[in-house]
Amino acid sequence: MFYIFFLLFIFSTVFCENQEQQIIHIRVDEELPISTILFTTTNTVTYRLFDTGRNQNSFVRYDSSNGHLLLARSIDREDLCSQRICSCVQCQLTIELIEWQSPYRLLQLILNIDDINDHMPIFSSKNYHLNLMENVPIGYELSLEAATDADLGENGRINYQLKRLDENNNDGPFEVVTKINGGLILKVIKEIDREERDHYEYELIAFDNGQPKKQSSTKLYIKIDVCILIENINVENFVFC
Ligand SMILES: [Ca+2]
Ligand SMILES: [Ca+2]
Ligand SMILES: [Ca+2]
Repeated sequence: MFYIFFLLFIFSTVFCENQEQQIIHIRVDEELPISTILFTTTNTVTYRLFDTGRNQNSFVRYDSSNGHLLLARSIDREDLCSQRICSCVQCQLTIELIEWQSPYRLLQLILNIDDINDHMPIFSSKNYHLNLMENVPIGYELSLEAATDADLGENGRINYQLKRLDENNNDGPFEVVTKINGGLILKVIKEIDREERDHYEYELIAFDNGQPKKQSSTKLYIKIDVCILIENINVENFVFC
């Protein structure tokens, strides 16, 4: 506990100080245990939590006997973000204390909530059934539904891996590609011969870039359809699948 407090104290940065108000920024990981010491006020001044109506004092409690500001409620960055209590990009909570002596200066503590990797990538379905014609060219792309991850930055950046389930090797006719815009596609990289195999089964694994990484997977069932080309009927050619 002391170690956590010591680190928090080291990262604290005094931004400005004037006669009426002092502002201190503190970096705090989300999901810290209740009663974690976030800050300790100087023992030469008595403070009290001060509700100005613009702060989030309900997340903390202040012990005036030792000057400890402690966590009173769990801070879940993703929950605060979805409730619009703080910005999803830069989550901050404002805590305000007042010196309990004249001239009643305000001490404003701004908690900068750092993301931790507490969410895994999620697919909306446990399996997907796809149909593909056997005569599609190499390079043909089929859109897939991308996974989502509620975390921020690298903790929410997703990479994908295909693992074949119907063979012991991964030497199949598909690869998965992530587009620059975040879209996900299944790309044909070899000729598909329905006579050789009429369906493929893959596990599509999504993993984030957090430390440690989190992952989940879904299954892809790809059925290969055959098309018959009938030429020279009433001048035009017809394709039946
Ligand atoms: Ca969280
Ligand atoms: Ca998180
Ligand atoms: Ca994550």
